[in-house]
Amino acid sequence: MKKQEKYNSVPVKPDEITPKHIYQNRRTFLKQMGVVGLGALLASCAPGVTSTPSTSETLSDITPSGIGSELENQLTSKEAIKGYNNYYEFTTNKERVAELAQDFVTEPWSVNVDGLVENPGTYSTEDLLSNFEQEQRIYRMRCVEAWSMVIPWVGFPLHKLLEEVKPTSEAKYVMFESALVPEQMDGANSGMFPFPYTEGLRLDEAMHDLTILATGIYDEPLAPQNGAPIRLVVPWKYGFKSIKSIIKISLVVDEPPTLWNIVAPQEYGFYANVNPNVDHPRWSQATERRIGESGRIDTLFMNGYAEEVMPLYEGLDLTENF
Ligand SMILES: Nc1nc2c(c(=O)[nH]1)N[C@H]1C(S)=C(S)[C@@H](COP(=O)(O)O)O[C@H]1N2
Ligand SMILES: [Mo]
Repeated sequence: MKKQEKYNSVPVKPDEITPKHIYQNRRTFLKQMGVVGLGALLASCAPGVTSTPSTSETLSDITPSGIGSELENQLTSKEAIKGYNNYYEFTTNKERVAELAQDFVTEPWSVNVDGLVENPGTYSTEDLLSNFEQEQRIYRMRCVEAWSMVIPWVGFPLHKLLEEVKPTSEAKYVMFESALVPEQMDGANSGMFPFPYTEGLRLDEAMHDLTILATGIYDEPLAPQNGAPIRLVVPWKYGFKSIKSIIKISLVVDEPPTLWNIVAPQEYGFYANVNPNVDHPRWSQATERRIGESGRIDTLFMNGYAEEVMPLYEGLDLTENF
């Protein structure tokens, strides 16, 4: 408890959220990562628009679709995002993941995409960065343990990769698998969990534009503790669905086995949509602790993304399919 309070007591100062060097470095980083700022493109193409002074550079310059930009003033500090993690292959101690994962080798890296697809393939990190335009998405991240953050991810929609590999008509689900390197992962040998960590989505959930593969946070490539070099982010689902350090993506017919559902099926369903009305058997899901803030805030249905994602669940009993 004492340790958890650490981030409660760290006030997020405005200059911690978006210090100037981040704006400046972000440009360079995003350029390196192949991010195209639509704002910048438009500004340079639009007639009558003169140069934008660099001092007025804002996130909107590099958030082409503006997805999540309304959360810009709620961003969790980089320190907290990189210092308070769940990554059980390393340790169950959130504040030790960063240290234990620091030497995790993420280069070279490749992701195999296989199963029911017309064009199976192996993608290196470089392929993923250069083939798919990187953009910034600011999303709420709600852990099933009832804490949350607001994270400025860099990445690209998963559907762009899926469109390239072309799922066949039999494909109904997407299965993801994390790297498992026991020599480099202290927690992987405990025998407490059936690693490798696997996760899954229905194909239509995977195709939803909010579902991204992330390659960076703030102005940096992902740190090992955040799932370097590539991880899934599904913002309307509990954090455990957002599987880290992915090495394999398979298109399959049947609902794939997922780690937390294997471990405790009564507590963690396949869907894991954020739902303040369906409590965890051992605690309430009605409120959450936003890391870096004091007190608790109400948990939003579908983590605030109901308008976008509810069409996926028409006719589905969300209490039964939790
Ligand atoms: N491979 C793997 N992926 C994982 C986990 C894990 O233990 N192993 N933890 C999950 C949980 S419970 C959460 S809340 C998020 C945390 O992501 P973050 O540490 O980047 O905030 O990662 C998810 N992805
Ligand atoms: Mo979590």
